[in-house]
Amino acid sequence: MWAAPRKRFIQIIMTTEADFQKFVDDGYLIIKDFLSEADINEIEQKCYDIVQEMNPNEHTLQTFSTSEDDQNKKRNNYFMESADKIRFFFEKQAVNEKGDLTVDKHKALNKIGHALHVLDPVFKKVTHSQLIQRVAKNLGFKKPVVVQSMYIFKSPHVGGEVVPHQDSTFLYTEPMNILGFWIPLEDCTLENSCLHFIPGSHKNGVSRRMIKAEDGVSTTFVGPLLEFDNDKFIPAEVEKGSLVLIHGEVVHKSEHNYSEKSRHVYTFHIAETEDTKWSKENWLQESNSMKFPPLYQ
Ligand SMILES: O=C(O)CCC(=O)C(=O)O
Repeated sequence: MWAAPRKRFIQIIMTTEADFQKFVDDGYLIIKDFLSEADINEIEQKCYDIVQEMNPNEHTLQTFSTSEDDQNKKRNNYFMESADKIRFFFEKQAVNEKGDLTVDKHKALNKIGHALHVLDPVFKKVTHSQLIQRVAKNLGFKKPVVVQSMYIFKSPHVGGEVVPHQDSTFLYTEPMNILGFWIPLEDCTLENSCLHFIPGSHKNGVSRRMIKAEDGVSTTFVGPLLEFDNDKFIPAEVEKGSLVLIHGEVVHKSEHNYSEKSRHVYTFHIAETEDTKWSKENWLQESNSMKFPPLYQ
């Protein structure tokens, strides 16, 4: 899959052969100046408009009830049914026990997911842009589909930690052929909790999988939860408009955002379909009404 760099790839996205080799070696790659200021503004404005129209009571209050079981069931359903929808996931710290927001709704969200790339024209356009298509082609993807998209907020003070993980834990294919596109819309630094990677950690397979539980409406983990040496993580500080390519098996994380600054990101994942099987055990499944869209024909 991760073929040798081609000249075209290097010319088009203006990186060097050494950079490309870095992706193969490290499992991630930062490409500067990928999106224009106009594109960034358009995405941010679109997200603002989506949140502006959203009534938090319809998305948080319904996940709260007096019974813990009932509450968990509603939360699970809300998540499990989000593959073909635009749904709103709030930060734990931004919602009190009654289900009321403790901060402005624009600063209370953890993320929006998981079908922005299908249902919203702006996100669709960015996801299927020629530049993105060329990156995937030049990395050797033959028939990739876009399986999910997310707008991540990492809001000031409430933006929660993302524990060390591999994306293929959640999006599993056989053989493993997952690639994440992670596009910061604001500068990401140590202060507002940039990503951290363990370079080279994509070479040892996937230790743990999240699969649909027997009840069909919740998820469970199988496989050991590995401990990672904190000293091995390298911070990836990036400027807004960069593209961070994330190999499906590279271990990465981000810390809680205790700063005054948000850290907005648009991210999506592609999966190969040629000679590759999407696991029926993944929480994320295409439905009859919404098939995973091809990145290109
Ligand atoms: O944006 C972040 O902080 C983490 C995102 C991430 O790890 C993921 O989407 O897999």
